[in-house]
Amino acid sequence: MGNPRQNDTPAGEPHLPVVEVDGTAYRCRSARGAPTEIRPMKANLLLIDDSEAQSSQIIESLERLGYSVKRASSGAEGLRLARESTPDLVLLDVVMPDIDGFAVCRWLKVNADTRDIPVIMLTVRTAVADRIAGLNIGADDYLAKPFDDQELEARIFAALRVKAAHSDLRTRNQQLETMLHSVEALAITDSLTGLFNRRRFADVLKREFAVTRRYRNTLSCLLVDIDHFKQINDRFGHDAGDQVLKEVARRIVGSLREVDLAARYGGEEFAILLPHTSKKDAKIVAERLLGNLRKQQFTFGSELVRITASVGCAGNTDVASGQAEDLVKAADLALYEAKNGGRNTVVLYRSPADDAVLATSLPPPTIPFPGSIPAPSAPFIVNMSPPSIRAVPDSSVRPNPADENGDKSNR
Ligand code: GH3
Ligand code: MG
Ligand code: MG
Repeated sequence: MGNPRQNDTPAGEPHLPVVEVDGTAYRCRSARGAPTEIRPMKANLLLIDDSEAQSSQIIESLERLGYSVKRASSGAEGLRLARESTPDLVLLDVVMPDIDGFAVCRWLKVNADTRDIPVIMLTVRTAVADRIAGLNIGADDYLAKPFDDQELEARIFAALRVKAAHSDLRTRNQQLETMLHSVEALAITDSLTGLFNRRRFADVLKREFAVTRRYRNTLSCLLVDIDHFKQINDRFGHDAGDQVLKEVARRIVGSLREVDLAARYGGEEFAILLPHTSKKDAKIVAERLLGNLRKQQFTFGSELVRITASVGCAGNTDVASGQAEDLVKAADLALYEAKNGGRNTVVLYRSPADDAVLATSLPPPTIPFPGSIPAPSAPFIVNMSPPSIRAVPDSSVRPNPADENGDKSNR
């Protein structure tokens, strides 16, 4: 029920308080009954009754009480009018020559357009079985003829009040559902970038990894970490850092396919899942992404800044344990190598499986390694191709001495 409010009243009538119920105005009738009593005003009723004489009498009473009434003289006409005019309430005679009141009520209650309209059955039969039958097929109330005006009005009002309460409940349920959806969305979204968050990434990783095990398709993971990001914050402020994060997120999304999933994994680190993508193809995606990031210029104060990122890449064939998390761990190890190798590059994790393939496909070396040089032991292939555009202009971003030493202890 809404809040009581003063409202327009028909000319010549006393000024009465009005409450809003489901968009229909209900008026407190101080002329009859207690001053606080609320009565419906101008509800649209449909009377379905084949008897001319009885109908005119009922219509006269209802119009006197302020209702607007349409009448149908048969069950079939009643069903048509109920669908066309969606009245606030139906008064339904039980005994009619074509379709009886029970059948009409049943039709009204199974039809999605009319099922919420309250139905009051009007019957001369007062047998308990008839009343029960009416209520069982969905009638909201019944009224045994003959009835007096006050009882009719009281029952109509009660049925309308229940309808208003139902519709209020439905509205609240819809609002709750909408709220629930936004809470769910919030729980899986990173508020700064709008990407999925780490929690959502973990869920999708688990599912996608299970899919690859089941159907033996490929899946790759990229971990993208912005290079020297701390310096952006230190030199231009946290807001500038945030702006960079948002733009990087935008460019990541722009570099991916719809079926790929990008998430903000940590502060300035992003995780990407590429279903049905081999590690070799994932490298192409990663390099395209780095190219897109290098193109972006940021203006902070009077300075033009470019950023770069490093990417670690792993594929499901790198994971022998069967654990989805190990895919990210492998990508993280590759990222670590990318940072150590000078940043602004993509490194693929190299697994024992890769080594086995290499061993069978490479011709045996004709010149043996000199004994003084140990055979390479690092499990990574480093992309040595020089980047087309270099990182932040040297003058604007000085390298962190800790990073120069390859120190990634903060990761
Ligand atoms: P590296 O090239 O080795 O990755 O160096 P880096 O400076 O990017 O990495 P480091 O881990 O040293 O610093 C990351 C910085 O990211 C530190 C932290 O304050 C900042 N950061 C984390 N989350 C946010 C954020 O939401 N907004 C902003 N502006 N900065 C953030
Ligand atoms: Mg970083
Ligand atoms: Mg980092």
